[in-house]
Amino acid sequence: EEATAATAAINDAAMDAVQRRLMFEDECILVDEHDNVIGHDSKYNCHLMEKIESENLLHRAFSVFLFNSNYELLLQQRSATKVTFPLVWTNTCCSHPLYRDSELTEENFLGVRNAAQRKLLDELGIPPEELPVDQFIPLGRMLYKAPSDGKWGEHELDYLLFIVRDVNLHPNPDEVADVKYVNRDQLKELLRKAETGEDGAKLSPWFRLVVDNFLLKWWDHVEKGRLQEAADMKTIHKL
Ligand code: DMA
Ligand code: MN
Repeated sequence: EEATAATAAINDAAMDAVQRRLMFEDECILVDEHDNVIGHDSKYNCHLMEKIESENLLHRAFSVFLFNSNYELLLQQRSATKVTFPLVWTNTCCSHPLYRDSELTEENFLGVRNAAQRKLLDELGIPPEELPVDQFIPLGRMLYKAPSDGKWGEHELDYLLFIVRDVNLHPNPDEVADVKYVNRDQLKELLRKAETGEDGAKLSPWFRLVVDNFLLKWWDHVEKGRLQEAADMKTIHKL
């Protein structure tokens, strides 16, 4: 027991300083399987696989899918310093609404929309005025669990937010290693490479779940300007 704690402390000391600060500053929202708020805990505790398993910790999250006016999807490669899932390719931006009034508001999904606007500035340097919160269209919610390495992982109730908008990008190297817009064919090519491990391409598990379950159908709605028709915010998809 003591040896485990000591080893954990040594590993934490090697954690990137920016990411360590966020692990303790960010207070995530704990929910039950029906998305009722039941408490809060540090980002650190919420992503420790051992805690997730022993206390069945589930927290609220969001995933943004941003398309430009050519209907290309913006992807990011996570920085090498991310504690969970470093260097994997994933959707535009992901994070957590925090346990604070402005991000707990459930009316019109304003809490997750505010959190999305905050993190798109933090990770990609997109000015908030380019991303009015009412432009984020919540399309669905999914519940999933995914280990990262042995110690860290995710167990989230994830709000899937779509937005079509041309924006200016200034990626933050603490968060993002690379960005690119992809059309459907380019995404298929990336999926193929992830499958074969070509170019070391790796995808995040939650992006994979959205690709496999929703993305192509929803991409049609993006192109037709009919996103709202794809929304189902009643169901919580357990994946
Ligand atoms: C967490 O994303 C949310 C999802 C949907 C995986 P993250 O690890 O990028 O969060 P943060 O940017 O706050 O570290
Ligand atoms: Mn999380």
